[in-house]
Amino acid sequence: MQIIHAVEHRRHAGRVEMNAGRLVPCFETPQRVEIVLRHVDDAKLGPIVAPRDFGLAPLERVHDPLYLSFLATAHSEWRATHGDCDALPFSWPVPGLNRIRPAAIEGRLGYYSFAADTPITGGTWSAARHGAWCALTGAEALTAGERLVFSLSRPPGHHAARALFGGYCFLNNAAIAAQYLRDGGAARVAVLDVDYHHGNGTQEIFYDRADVLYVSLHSDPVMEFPFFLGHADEIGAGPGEGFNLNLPLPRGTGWPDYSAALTTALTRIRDFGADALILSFGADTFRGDPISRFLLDHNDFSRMGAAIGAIGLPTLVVLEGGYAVEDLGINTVNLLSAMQQ
Ligand code: SP5
Ligand code: ZN
Repeated sequence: MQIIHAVEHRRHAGRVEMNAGRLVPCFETPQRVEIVLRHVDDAKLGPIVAPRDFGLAPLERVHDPLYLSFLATAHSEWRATHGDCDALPFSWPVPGLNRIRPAAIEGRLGYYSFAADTPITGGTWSAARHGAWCALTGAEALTAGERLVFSLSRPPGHHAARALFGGYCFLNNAAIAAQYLRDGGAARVAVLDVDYHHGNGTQEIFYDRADVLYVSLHSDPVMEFPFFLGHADEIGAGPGEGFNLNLPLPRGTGWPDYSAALTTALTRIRDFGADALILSFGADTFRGDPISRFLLDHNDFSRMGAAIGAIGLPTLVVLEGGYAVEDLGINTVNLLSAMQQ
């Protein structure tokens, strides 16, 4: 399988995030991708290739152009006043306030975000664009006939909405790839999201559409980030009704219950008749993850890969979360090797 990787991901290296009342070192680090790269290389899963430059047009198919302009200049505007420290939002236009786009960078950080866990640094825009281009390069390879491609996108993407960053995400790599496949002639694309957290961004982007099915297994938002989306009664809207499937699971979920929900998810995807599958793959369902509460073991990622591979669709795997850094490499290789069988 082709593995798409861009060295530019390293340029996004946030120092701190807001967590439990304190600024703590970021969980989402460059080492994550370095470890995965080493493991997929050692396992000889396939050639590692750099992404091609797709420009901004395929990003604008999913994201608001003004949001992209904001991302492009946010840190230089921030640095002009605050020096070279991470930019973090702290005030949001929640219902009851006036959603007017502020001129001040401090205000626009809140206008374009939903969480304080996601710092913007000097290299964030470059890293995020290259991460999206990795996913696009993978999607292009599927169009050319590849059956399985892995995009080592970083920063992750599934929390990023049309005009919102948060949850360590800026550009929705999986959504950008799904839209690219649609624009390239695929009639139906399914996105399966197995990250521990609900992919609120991907859901929002495709919520009123029947051409892209979004199916997610995640920790129930009544107890877990992103809290305000991901409930089972969110089934899609208008023409998209019935094309959004949330399968929230309680904290403490292990393989038996996880696997039952995965069967439900894969049955829905099969019935949908997708031409291609995008797998938003987060390994933060691992039992040793520092911020998550599911109990999957190393071997369960092999089981997950076998089940997903068995539906036989051309598949682009896009990296999302997973913060037990050493184990992330093992879990990713287990998943991909089993998918390849
Ligand atoms: C892509 C992805 O997995 N994003 C997840 C973003 C989660 N950010 C909020 C983290 C809150 C962690 N709180 C639990 C602390 C346990 N020590
Ligand atoms: Zn996650």
